[in-house]
Amino acid sequence: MKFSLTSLLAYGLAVEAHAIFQKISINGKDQGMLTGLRAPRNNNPVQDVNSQNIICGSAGTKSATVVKVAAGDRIGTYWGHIIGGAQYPGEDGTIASSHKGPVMAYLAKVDNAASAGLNGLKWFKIWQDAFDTNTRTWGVDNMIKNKGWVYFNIPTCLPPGDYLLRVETLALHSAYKSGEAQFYISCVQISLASSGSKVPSQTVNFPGAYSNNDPGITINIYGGNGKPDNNGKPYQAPGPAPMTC
Ligand SMILES: [Cu+2]
Repeated sequence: MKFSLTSLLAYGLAVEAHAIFQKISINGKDQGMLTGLRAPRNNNPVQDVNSQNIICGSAGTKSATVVKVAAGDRIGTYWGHIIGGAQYPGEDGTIASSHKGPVMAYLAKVDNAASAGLNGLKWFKIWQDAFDTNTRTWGVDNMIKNKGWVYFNIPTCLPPGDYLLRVETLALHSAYKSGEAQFYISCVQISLASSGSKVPSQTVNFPGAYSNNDPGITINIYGGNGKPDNNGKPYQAPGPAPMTC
């Protein structure tokens, strides 16, 4: 019963609460809505970690563009309730603040990012903003603070060529029940200019990388005071550790 109010709020605001990752910026330059993206058309979360949709979200928008990025570039990813951002005039336009959880970015090497299929890719994590135990701040809190934008850098040491960039927000407000964690995912088709040669050794498959038994997926994030602060304890995001150069 402890979670009844939270659950009611979470379900009651469900549609307004959800979000779609829908565009990127490169070193501050907005690339335009859906450019290079494979994004779901609706904001329903993926909840089955074993489904195809855990790769890049449910099948949705396509783009012929492969976005050019360079090693070390600062990527911004923009999240809004629906494609276009705000769902109603005057609302926050991002994701509900109830939707606490980490934001994570992965890459997979492909031959041609515009045409690459999603099966059998070897993904490695390049970045995550999970949970800061000192400030009790989640990645989602930082996304909201930045008005829907989440920033990270492309590693400086990767080989050049095409990649798919998979960016994921994991909302944990109902994750105390198995199968109720909410995954929001889109992918971006990129071509990387780099003089690097480090091939990451720790890769995972989607589906397969995640399990409902992962401590970061089925988890009660509400502390004794009812606040979604993981009781101040460290949070272990699912998947491998981010690579280092
Ligand atoms: Cu939601």
